[in-house]
Amino acid sequence: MDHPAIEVLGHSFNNPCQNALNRVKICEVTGFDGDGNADILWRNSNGDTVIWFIKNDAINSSADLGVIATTWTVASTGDFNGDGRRDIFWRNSNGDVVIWFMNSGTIASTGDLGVVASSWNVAGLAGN
Ligand SMILES: [Ca+2]
Ligand SMILES: [Ca+2]
Repeated sequence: MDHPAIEVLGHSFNNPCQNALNRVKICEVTGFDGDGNADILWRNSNGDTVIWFIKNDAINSSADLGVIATTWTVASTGDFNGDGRRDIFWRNSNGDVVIWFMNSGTIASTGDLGVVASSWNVAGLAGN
């Protein structure tokens, strides 16, 4: 599901995070599909990981991302590549940290950020 094009100062942008005339940054992140409605990321105790795409007061659709080993936990979510869709920031008990760049219910690409000692905890995210 694509987000609608946005028009600013007579220019139309299909990507809501595009920089309009280098002055205005429009970036509305409201879920994994960027449709303006927040979504819910579920994790089962068996590792199964599912997104519910919410519209108004109902589940519009869902996506099962599969069973991810329980050594992995979702450390956070955020739009790490600025495409207007929220991504998933995973952390493994062995210290490995990985981002899944999401395109709605599919993993568009992944990024392995390496290993971070378990003595470090995510204190917050800046941006979206
Ligand atoms: Ca959504
Ligand atoms: Ca993103």
